[in-house]
Amino acid sequence: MAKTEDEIKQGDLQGIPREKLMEMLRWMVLSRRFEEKTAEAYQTGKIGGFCHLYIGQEAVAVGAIAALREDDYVFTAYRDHAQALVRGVSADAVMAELYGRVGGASRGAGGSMHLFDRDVNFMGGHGIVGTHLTLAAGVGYAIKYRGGDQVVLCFFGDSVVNGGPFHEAFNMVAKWELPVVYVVENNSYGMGTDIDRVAAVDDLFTRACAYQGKKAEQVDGMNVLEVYDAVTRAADRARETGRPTFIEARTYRYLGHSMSDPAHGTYRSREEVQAERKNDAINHLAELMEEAGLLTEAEYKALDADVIEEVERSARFAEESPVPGREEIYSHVYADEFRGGADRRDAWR
Ligand SMILES: Cc1ncc(C[n+]2csc(CCOP(=O)(O)OP(=O)(O)O)c2C)c(N)n1
Ligand SMILES: [Mg+2]
Repeated sequence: MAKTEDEIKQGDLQGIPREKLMEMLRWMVLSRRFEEKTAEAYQTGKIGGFCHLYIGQEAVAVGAIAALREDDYVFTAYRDHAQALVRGVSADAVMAELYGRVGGASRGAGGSMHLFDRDVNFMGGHGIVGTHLTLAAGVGYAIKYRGGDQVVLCFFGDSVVNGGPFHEAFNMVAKWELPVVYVVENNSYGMGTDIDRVAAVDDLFTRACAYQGKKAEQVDGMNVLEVYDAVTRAADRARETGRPTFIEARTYRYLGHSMSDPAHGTYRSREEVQAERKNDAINHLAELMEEAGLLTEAEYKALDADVIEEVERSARFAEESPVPGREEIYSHVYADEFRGGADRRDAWR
């Protein structure tokens, strides 16, 4: 017998209510469509500079951020468009930032890698590999110092585990018992380097055992429900005990490292990319929901159309937003020599 509308609305998957599932599905589709538009705008010269797309990895950002409270904090690396969108930075503000316009999240001064929005506790957007792990530890320390119960969620790429900041941050969050959830997005590559070529231990979650005992786990990063579940448990643990967790999400990027790289290059084969695309996280969630009677094809199409409209609007907003004036060069600059007043500024022009 067909389900009534009420039964559908109250339905769930693995204990996650339909409303939350729909939210996660929408965020994943928004991230994907937004970046498809980004690629188009980049190729037509509307966006310049470095630009790293996240297509393929959406389930990690969405599952993890969906598990947070509004007053928690999020840090990530330079592949940051999806994280910003899911955290609540508007598509308009993200797109305008990519266009380098005043309407952007960082008033056009940051670009693709430096999205930031204090209003939603989105702490960036960091271009230097690994360094934001220690900043996240610092925010964890601030939470503890103030006696709060927020959580810091910090994403980073697999190449980070072989660098110093990983060990420095992990040592301190474990020693000081700080409420940080670290999520490594293991997409198997750091630019064109296969993780197997540079990592002595490639089950990356085991690296944390040196600092945190068994509080580390590996999840299928192409399964948004698995990511959501793991981060929910880690965030609960952080709130209750103040302790950190390390999660390894196995994922895959479909496109090149950045807009200037081909999808596969010489470091991976076309066949590998095609095979990975078959595990697509968006299709996976949509199929699970359809099988459970929680989503119809028509509903999915309507959601997609709505998202496409939102993305198109954001591109129009970015296009119409002004280019920053020369005076912006001196705003939000804290170094003393820039505070010397008009004379000094004139000398720099
Ligand atoms: C300290 C530092 N060294 C080198 C670079 C150049 N670089 C940019 S991205 C990258 C690879 C990062 O790979 P990974 O951490 O796996 O993240 P992914 O690109 O796969 O998301 C490198 C080496 C940098 N940005 N910072
Ligand atoms: Mg990587």
